[in-house]
Amino acid sequence: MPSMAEVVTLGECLIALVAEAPGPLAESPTFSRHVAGAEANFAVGLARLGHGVAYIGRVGADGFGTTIVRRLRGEGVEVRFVRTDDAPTGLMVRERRTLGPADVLYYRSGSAGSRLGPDDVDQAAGDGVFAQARWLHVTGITPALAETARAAVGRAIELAREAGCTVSLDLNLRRRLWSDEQAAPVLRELTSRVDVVFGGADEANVVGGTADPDGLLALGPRFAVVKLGIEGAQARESAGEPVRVRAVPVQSVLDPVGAGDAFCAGFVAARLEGGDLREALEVGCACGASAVAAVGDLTGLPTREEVARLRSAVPSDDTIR
Ligand code: KDG
Repeated sequence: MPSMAEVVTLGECLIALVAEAPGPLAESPTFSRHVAGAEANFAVGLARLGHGVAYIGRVGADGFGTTIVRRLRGEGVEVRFVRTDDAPTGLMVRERRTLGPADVLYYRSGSAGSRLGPDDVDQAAGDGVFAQARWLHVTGITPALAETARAAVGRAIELAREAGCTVSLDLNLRRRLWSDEQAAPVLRELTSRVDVVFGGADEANVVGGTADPDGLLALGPRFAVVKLGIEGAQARESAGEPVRVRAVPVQSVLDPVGAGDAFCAGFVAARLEGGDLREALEVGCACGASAVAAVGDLTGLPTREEVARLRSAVPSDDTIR
């Protein structure tokens, strides 16, 4: 049966063990189990917004792998291209902090997800995944995992472009996986091969040399989007004027992790529905705000109705024109 997904993504899906109470890891006795991974968060985000999305990846032949597949399937993500591997499912352990950034530990070296390779992409392509799709989304995490995973990203971009898909990249620089010096040339090269690049101000600076979208745009994509957290987002289309929107106000940030992936999902959904750049930024910001208002990387991802409610609660003159 051919895949009917409009959107394709690939990467490593992890199990996150998130401390139940705020405080340092050394004093965190209990953890709750969540499904995580930037591309999986993105995939669930799009599915909740009503879009068909296929996920390519590998999980371990263990209970955690089963949890991941059940969760993604339950959210409506196409999991036919998730292979089971004999390496273990990768883990991430995260403390929660009310003050300062929370520390993250990875137990993912040699994991099933990091063994994703170009053959996984070719197999999905052979089943028509790109021929049916309109959009491919990748992140800068996957190329940091292993040479084979990096090659998988390259192959996916090549096949998606051949099939006429729009391709987006979220820089997602993970300093626990590689240094800025290692990451920058790889992320620059990927940026030059995509249509839309997303990053935080710090990531834009590392990759493009400026904290605004202009440095990224100079690398060749059509759109560069800089996510600014509580300050909203700014973006620019090549040869267009910069566009900036405010964030949706959030009373209390319960868990900021996953907000960037939620933003990307909202942006891509809006573009697939014909929205212009401003609309896409606004939907992205509404999704990011929903994500931070719940604990877990994908727990707070909103439905279309929730996005509409949130956007109607923000006065329209609150948008920077
Ligand atoms: O963007 C959130 C992700 O960083 C998180 O879900 C886990 O993919 C992850 C990673 O590699 O840190």
